[in-house]
Amino acid sequence: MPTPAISEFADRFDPETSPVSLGVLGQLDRAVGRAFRDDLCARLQRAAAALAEPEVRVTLGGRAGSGRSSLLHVLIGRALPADPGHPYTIRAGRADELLGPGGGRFADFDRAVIAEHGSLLGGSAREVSHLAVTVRGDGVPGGLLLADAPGIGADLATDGRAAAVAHAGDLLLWVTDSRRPLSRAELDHLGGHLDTHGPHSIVFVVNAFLDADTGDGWQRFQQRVAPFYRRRIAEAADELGADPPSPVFVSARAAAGHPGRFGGPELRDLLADLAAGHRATVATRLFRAEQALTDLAVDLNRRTAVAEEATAFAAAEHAARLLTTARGAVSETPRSRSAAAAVGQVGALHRVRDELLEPLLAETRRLRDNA
Ligand SMILES: Nc1nc2c(ncn2[C@@H]2O[C@H](COP(=O)(O)OP(=O)(O)OP(=O)(O)O)[C@@H](O)[C@H]2O)c(=O)[nH]1
Ligand SMILES: [Mg+2]
Repeated sequence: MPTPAISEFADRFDPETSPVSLGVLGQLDRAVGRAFRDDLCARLQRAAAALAEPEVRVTLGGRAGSGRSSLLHVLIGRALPADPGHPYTIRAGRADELLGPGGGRFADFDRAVIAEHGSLLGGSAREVSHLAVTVRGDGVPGGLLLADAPGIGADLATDGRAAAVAHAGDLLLWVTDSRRPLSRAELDHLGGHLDTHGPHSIVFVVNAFLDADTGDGWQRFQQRVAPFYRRRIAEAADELGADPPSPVFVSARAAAGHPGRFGGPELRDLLADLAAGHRATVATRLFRAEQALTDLAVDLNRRTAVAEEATAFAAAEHAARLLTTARGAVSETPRSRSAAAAVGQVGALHRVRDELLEPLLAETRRLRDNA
């Protein structure tokens, strides 16, 4: 849940429920048309729904083999069966279950069930975009949807699928392992996400490959390797124009055996915070809402420019007609119907901009600056 204040703000996006905007919508309906009005409302309602969506979607991304599955193991206390090419989406639930698109539930998502998921879920494997599972226990905080994106770096098609999984979510939790620092390919991938989700949308987790999975090995890592990674991540964030929270360090293999140590609790705390109004979540939601409003404003301006052109054309035509009226006659010819319609459209579109979009945009920016 982003925060109650954000949900309340999202309510203001729906012009159909605000008495102030009903007048604007009525005028728009009469002057420009029902279809335009309905499209505007639908787009604002979609932006509001995305802003207030109670479930926070966090994508687990990283280079192939960086340790995403191992970190999931740390969180939920057991390994999920290897996925047959479809990313997992994982939520907390009462039991370990695989959810079918038609609402079917399959207990104990074991390998056989997963392998057959295409037919079991009522379609061919290609029709299933992801494997939705619930896991029992408190490893995944309520209100969080974790999506395990394919690892990048193998081929372009897989990188594209990874980007698409992250695009559908709020935050990208980037798992980088301590054997190889952030590569150029990783930075490019992250840059793509930042473009659409904003500077707060990436959170770094370093999977620490220890020289020994012991308390001493962890200590040595903290002293000798972690400072390098902190610097490297800060430099990368700077270069990308990102503003991530402090990176969390976990040793996936060590923590799988000892969930209360080796960074396991810090990882769980991070996820719980992200699910419950963390600055990264709120700022990212607001960034996306601002983008939706800006797109809408661009379309509105385009439409307004067309209507203004029609008004100018009608005015020129009107002036020409006045000139050709009988010399000495002072009576004006009445403006044409199309000229009046064009003027009406411009007025209605300006009201949408001034009374609906601009105040929403200004408030979205203000909230984002203060997030
Ligand atoms: N030594 C050590 N090995 C690890 C650690 N974490 C993961 N590994 C190993 O690294 C390999 C890749 O780990 P995964 O968790 O499968 O990584 P992944 O990112 O899910 O990989 P793909 O899904 O194949 O892209 C496995 O052989 C793990 O056992 C760690 O903390 N220490
Ligand atoms: Mg994996």
